[in-house]
Amino acid sequence: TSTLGIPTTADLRSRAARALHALGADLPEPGKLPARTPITGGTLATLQYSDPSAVDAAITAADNVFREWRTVPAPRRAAVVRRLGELLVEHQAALADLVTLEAGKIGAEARGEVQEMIDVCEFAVGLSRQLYGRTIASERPGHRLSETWHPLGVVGVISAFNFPVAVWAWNTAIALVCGDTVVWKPSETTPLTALACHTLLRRAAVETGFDPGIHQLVQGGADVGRQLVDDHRIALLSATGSTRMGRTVAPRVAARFGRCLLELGGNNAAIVTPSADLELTTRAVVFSAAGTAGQRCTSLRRLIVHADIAGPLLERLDRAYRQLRVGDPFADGVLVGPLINGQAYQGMQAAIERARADYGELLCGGERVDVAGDESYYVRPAVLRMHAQTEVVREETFAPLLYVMTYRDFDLAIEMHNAVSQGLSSSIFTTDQREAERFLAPDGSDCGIANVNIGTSGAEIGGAFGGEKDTGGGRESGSDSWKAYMRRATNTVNYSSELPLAQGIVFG
Ligand code: UN1
Repeated sequence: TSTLGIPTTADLRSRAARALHALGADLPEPGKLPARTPITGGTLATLQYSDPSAVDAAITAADNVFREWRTVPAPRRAAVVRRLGELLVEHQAALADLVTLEAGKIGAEARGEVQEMIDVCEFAVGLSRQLYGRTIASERPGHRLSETWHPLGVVGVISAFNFPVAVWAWNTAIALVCGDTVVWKPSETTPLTALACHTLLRRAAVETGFDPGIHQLVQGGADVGRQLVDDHRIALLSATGSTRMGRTVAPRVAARFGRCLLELGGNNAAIVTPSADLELTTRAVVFSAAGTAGQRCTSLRRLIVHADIAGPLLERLDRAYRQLRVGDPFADGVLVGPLINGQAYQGMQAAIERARADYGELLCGGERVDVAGDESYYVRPAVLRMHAQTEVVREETFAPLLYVMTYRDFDLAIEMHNAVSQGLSSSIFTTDQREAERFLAPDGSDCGIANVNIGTSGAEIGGAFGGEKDTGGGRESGSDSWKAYMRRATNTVNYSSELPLAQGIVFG
């Protein structure tokens, strides 16, 4: 530990080694993929970068194992996921440590992310007995019409740095009970965390008597992802990341008639109306906007406040923001850890400059905090008062940056709310039932997630997660999201000795 109480890269390196060891994954063979920590900016280890032949071999293996795996009854497939859930309970602290080390999340949020994995494993186990098809009334006598859901094939999962484990688990737990095999390309920013998950899942498979080849891990950058995108054996490509990434992925997968499940950018807003409980609103806004250093796809980025309460709300926010401790994400009491890298920091600074050029007023935050030297990037979460929803406000800046605008007319507030290209998460803070219901109505929020009196981030796994417009339209995790991971067959069975044709056609 350095004199300031901040761990050194050497401390963090041994913490990573300890966590990996506890998770049953040894330090990887050195290679050209560095595992960095945003806590100090130092390198924890290096790993092998998957070359094209390794990626091809992973897809081939997943495709081969699929042929067997799809015939295992779903409730039996669930054994692997149940075991994975148990292992996650047992190793929650070690895996959370890796999440903090590689993504910079504070301890409480890192443990919460592993909890999200445990929750989705439980959900998937229950789901394994509920992959229901319908029975449909046939128009013909002596006929039965029904539908069956079958495993789809190999699912390619491309995940982002900010939820390095939960988003993988949403996809993988569901895909596995659905009878699919998985090839995972994690963010190149979180390779050790990925290695740990991969190790746990393969252990779960072996311990339950199944082929560990149901899960394949490939590591590297965009070129590795592109290989999954373009390989016809990847039946479903589930990709989480920027809208820019989605724009290149979607047409390529479509060109080979593959399926895509996209979870792209958000530009999430909350409307605060005059009847809102300001104490509750303040707490929700601070968690959604400053929590995770603003690096959730569900982070709150725009606040649309009624002009009459803007003053008191901003006062409360200012007070709360000044109390936020920024620093080492392992330290007690710290609520805001580092940004992932210098690019994120520069992106935030550029957005603040543009907003000021648009006559925005910086109310608090935005400045860099020297926590652990030049190679790490810590900032104070910022609030900017805007007079209009200018271009920079309509863009997603992946940092703790909250734009505040005011409204007088509720319809115009909803219009402003929806006037961005993204459509992931949204909230209204009100105690007026008419306003709340209107926000959830067809002409209300246009997002995939619309909340009342809770923030935009921190969704439970039981619901379907995803959004509209530039967010990509995919739904993952709970509810009936599983249907994206299976193919539907419509079955008509004739148990009569006649052959009546549909639509009453008489032939011959
Ligand atoms: C993400 O940021 O990619 O709703 C996912 C939330 C979390 C998941 C966020 N349950 O904030």
